[in-house]
Formats: sequence, C-alpha cells, structure tokens
Amino acid sequence: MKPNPHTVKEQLLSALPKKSARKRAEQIVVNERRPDGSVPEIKANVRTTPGAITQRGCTYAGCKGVVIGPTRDILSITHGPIGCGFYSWLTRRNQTRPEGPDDANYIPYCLSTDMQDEQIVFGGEKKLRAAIEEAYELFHPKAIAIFSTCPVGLIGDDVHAVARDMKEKLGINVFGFSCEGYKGVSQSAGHHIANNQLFRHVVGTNETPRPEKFKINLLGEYNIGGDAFVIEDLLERCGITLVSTFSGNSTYDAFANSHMADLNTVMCHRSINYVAEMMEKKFGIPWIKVNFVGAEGTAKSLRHIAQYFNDAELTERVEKVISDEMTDVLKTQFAVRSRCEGKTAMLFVGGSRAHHYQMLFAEMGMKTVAAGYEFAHRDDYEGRRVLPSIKVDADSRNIEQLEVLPDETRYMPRRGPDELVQLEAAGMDVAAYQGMMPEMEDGALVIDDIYHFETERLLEIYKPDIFCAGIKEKYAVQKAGIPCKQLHSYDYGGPYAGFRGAINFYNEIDRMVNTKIWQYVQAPWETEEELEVEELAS
Ligand code: CFM
Repeated sequence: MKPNPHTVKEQLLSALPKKSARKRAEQIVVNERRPDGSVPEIKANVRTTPGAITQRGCTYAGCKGVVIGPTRDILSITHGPIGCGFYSWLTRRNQTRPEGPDDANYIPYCLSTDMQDEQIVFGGEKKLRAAIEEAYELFHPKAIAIFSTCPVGLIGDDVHAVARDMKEKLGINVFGFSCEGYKGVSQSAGHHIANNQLFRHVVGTNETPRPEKFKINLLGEYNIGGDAFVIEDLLERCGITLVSTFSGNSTYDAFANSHMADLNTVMCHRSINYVAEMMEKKFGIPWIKVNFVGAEGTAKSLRHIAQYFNDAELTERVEKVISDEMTDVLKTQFAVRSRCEGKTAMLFVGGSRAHHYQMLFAEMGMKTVAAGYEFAHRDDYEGRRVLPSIKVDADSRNIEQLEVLPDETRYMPRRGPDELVQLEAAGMDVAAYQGMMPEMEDGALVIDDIYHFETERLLEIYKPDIFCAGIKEKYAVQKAGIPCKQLHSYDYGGPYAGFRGAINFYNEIDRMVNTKIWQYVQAPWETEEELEVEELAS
C-alpha cells in the first residue's frame, strides 16, 4: 500500500522533542501544486539542529571545493590547518582537460599553509605570505586564490591585505576568500562568497574581443564525471561558442573574458545565480535557466539558446543535432522502460541535482516519491517568485551582498525589454527559475536538510527502488537492502549530462534497480543466534 505522506511526516517528527519537532515540521512538506501555480512554503537555508546528523558540508567546501576548485590554472592555497586542505583534495570529481601538455593544471596539487599552534597564537599572515611566494616560485601561475578556514577568522588574519600586497609584489592576480567553514549554515554561503570574489577580481579583466556570432557562458556546470565535456561537444556541433564555464573544465582567462558573451545560461541555480545577476546588472547580459540533465531538458535548453539568437541556420543545426541524438536516446528509453516503469526513487542531494535528476528518472518511467536539498534556499524549492518574501536572517546577512551598478563604458543590454518579454512568451525562463516543487507530483515528500534518522525511516516506510545521495549515506542505504546511486560523484561513473549522458544513466539505473542482489542483504544479527558473552570474548 502507498504510504500516506502526512502520516509519514508525523512519524518522522514523533522522534523529536516537542519544540524541535515544531521547528522541524516547517522543513518537511507534502507537495501540493495549487491552481494558482504556487506550492506550500518550506523552510530552508537555516541552521541544522545540533545533534542531528546532516548531509551538509561547510562554507569553505562550497567556496574552495565547489565553485573555484574546478578551475585548473588558478593556484589554490588553503590557509589553515592541514586537514582542511587534505580532505578537500581531489575529493570532488570535477574533471579538467588542459589544451596542451604545457598548459597549467594545478588541480592535482594540494597547497596549504599547514597552520600550527604558533600561527594560532601569533597570527598566520607571515606564513601565508611565505606560502604564496613559495608557490609562485614553483609554479608561476596567472592567479593565486587564498581560502580561509575556520581558525583564520577566529584569530583575525587579514587574507585580503596579504592578497593585495602579494598581487603588487608578484605582478599576478592574487585574491582571498573569507570562506571560513563556520561562516554560513552550509556550503551555500561559500558559493556566494566565491561568486562575489570571482566577480570582483576576475570577471571583465580581459578585454579581448570575441568575433563569434553565438556566444554564451555556461554557469553552474562543474564537469563532474565529464558532464561538461559532453555539453561542450554538443554546443560545438550546434555552432554555439562557449566563452566560459563556471567552472567545469575552466580557465582563469575564460572567466576574465566572460563578459564578452551575449547570454548566460544557468544550470545549477543555487551555486552561481549571483554571478548571473551581477553580470546582468554590470554588463547587460541576460540569463536563462537551462538544464542539460535529461534528454528532454537538453533538447529544450538547446532550443532556447537557438531561440534567443533567433537565427535560422543556428536553429536548423540545433534541430539536426537533437534529432541525430534522439534516435539512440529513444531506443534505450524504450528498452529500460519495460523493466523500470513504475519503480520509485528518492533523491537527497545538494542544491540542484535533487531536482534535475528527477527528469531522468521520469524519462525512464520512474517516480520520485521524496526529494530534498542539503542546503538550497526557498527559491530552489518554490521558484524565484518567492524571493521577495524570503526573510533575511542573521546568518544570511553575514554574507556580503555586492552592490553592482551598470559599468560606465561596458554596460550594453544584449536584448531590449520587449525582446525579453517575447522570449518569456515563447516559454523561456528569463532571469527566472521555477524551482523543484512545481515539477513534483502532489503528495511527494519534500524534506530540507534531511537528517540521517529520517533517511533510515523513509527507507523502511517506502522501500524505494533506489535512493540517491552521497558517500556518507551510501553504505547505510545499501545495508537497508536498497541500491544507492551517488549523485554527487556518480559512483565513479558518468557522464550523465546531455543525450549521451542520459543513455549512460538509463542503463546504469536499469542495472541497479533490477539486480536482485540487495534483497539478499541481511545484517548478521538478523540471522544469527545472539552470541554469548564468553563466545564474544574468545
Ligand atoms: Fe550545484 Fe553541484 Fe548541486 Fe552544488 Fe555540491 Fe555537486 Fe551537489 Mo555535491 S554545485 S548545488 S555544492 S549541482 S558538489 S556539482 S553534487 S552537493 S546537487
């Protein structure tokens, strides 16, 4: 029998003390799409209750690991104790492909100031300066980025002053991030801090003109498992020029030159919407929401880009690429549907994949019965239309909000207001994102910042055919007899973006949900007699 989501919600809350349950109730919502297009309000981007096991990461992770990390030729130095550098070293599968053998790629390196007691007591700026000089001597990079870890903020090291001095001394771009792990309630704060500094120190610093006709940036695509390679190839075949990607397979120069594009396309709204908005304000580049996860989403996104440029030849090429690719996509879809139709999935991932991957499951005939983000905001759940009603709390106020004005000489609106209205009328989300909940079924459970306890209860109650999360959850899920697909790292698989990626995903999920292996999983205590104390001791 299908579980009643309202009862499930009560069950989840019943384990908490009354006051905590009351607060938690606002983060667990039964989805409902109302006739006026609205959905219920969900509480998000708030502190995790102490004691709850959360999936979340820290602000440093969002800044260094997520947004800047995938750029291969910015040399990243973690200012802090060695653990922060070590545990953020090559743990995210953002791939990169330097153009030639002599092109810089610092991603394999882990640079840290290795802060010790002495720096905690007497300050770490001296050691940071020395580290920057040493790194410069070794690599001669175009740019150096300094990332602050928790103790840096606690002892008050001024990484920005050090960056300014070193920039002058070395003659390269050096900039710092106040992305101390505790700065926000999650890694989301780190995204914002990274966006601000990229915009302030890098975007628009390279004026090389771009002669191409159809120039776009791709924002919020991080090349996990090679996704960006697939998208790059698709765009190229369509004749669309990718000026820069923020930040999968990216370079410093591409960021610096990105204001030459005529359109910003945004994949992961959560992590990079700030750059899109700031570029709109300063340079007049409009942004649209795209999604290259799922064959349908990919086709729609390509068509929207073509519509934006309104060029018959481009449209024809885009249609040709789509129809070439769709033959194989449909063949695989048809094959897997016979085995996957009606199966259920749950997705609990960061800030956009819990939404995007529902499309891929839908293409296989599978249903998403519960989903949620680790750290996204209400606009990612309910759509940007709720932005004016989001209360700014002390934690959000803590993160700098850049005041951006039109550039005196370089502001050039790429499209007039009328043209933008026309594009919207043609079904395009111009400077808009509809959010996850309007695309989920009524009765689906939406849970923000899911607690591990709740994950285990959901598995028991719903017994979904697949649960999507990350490495921290993976083995607990499998021990419950349910396959777990990691949607952060792709379990060493991928790519899953674009048409080719969709085919990969269909095949992989088909294999996972139809294998019998998980139903044989039994914990030893479920089968064996309880061992006597003496036996255990021997
Ligand atoms: Fe955006 Fe991401 Fe995600 Fe994200 Fe992430 Fe990621 Fe993610 Mo892991 S930028 S919000 S901070 S799509 S690392 S590539 S998979 S939690 S859903």
